[in-house]
Amino acid sequence: MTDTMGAYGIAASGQDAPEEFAGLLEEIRVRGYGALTGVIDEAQVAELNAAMDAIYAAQCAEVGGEAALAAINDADIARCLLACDERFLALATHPSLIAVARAVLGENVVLLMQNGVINRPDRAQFQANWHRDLNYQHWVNSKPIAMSALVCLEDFNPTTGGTAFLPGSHRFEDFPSQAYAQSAAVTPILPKGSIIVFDSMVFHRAGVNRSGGVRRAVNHVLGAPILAQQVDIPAMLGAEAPEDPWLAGYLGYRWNPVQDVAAWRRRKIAQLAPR
Ligand SMILES: O=C(O)CCC(=O)C(=O)O
Repeated sequence: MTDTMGAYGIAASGQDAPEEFAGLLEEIRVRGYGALTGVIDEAQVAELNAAMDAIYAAQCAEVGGEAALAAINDADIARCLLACDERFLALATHPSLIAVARAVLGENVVLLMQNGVINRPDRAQFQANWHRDLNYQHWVNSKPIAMSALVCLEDFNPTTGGTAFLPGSHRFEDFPSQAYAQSAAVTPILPKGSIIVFDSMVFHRAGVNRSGGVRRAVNHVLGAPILAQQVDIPAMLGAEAPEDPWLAGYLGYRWNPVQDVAAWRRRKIAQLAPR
């Protein structure tokens, strides 16, 4: 038997990112966030706003009312919208979002969560507390393992409760002092229909909404498939895996845990390309 020096579980490194994203990728790498503008048009923004409210009302009813969500700091969050309305599946698979995700994370990407965030002028939003999207992680990584894509369904600025970021904080293990955070925070000013793309480890928070209107957004957290989905998206979608193998992986059909070893092996066998 020869001692061949094979390898597995190693993705090609140093892939060339599309030239159009070079500036955005550098912003994400260095300060932790950047934005794509003009991704969603006005009509779609209006539809998504209305659809989110309907899903949120249904999700409140599922648990006996909004007070139950408030008790777990989950009020004004509509979860896994894509399982309720195909327009949110289209958003989670938007070609621009996917192209940036592949450039940031490489070929193997899984959608960890999709949340609607409703930021009302008359209420505190729990997401207005500083956090990382990989919660409770106090270490830094040399390359991103998760990326967030926050779709702005309203103009984002300090008045409307746009998201604030601590630039470069994905490169520091711990949260800085509140005083530093307050002075260093930056709120990008962006028109509705933009997507803020950020390293999920950068500290950020929803702003306080001082406008007269409700400010909504849809956050997506996408990660390397060593990370777990917040909810079992394939189970929620309740359908066969999509034929496109990349999409099946992205939605969780390829990597989510299965019941036992035999099921894990059968799934891999089924994924072999037909000869
Ligand atoms: O809605 C926002 O401005 C921020 C949302 C957020 O921080 C999150 O979903 O993790």
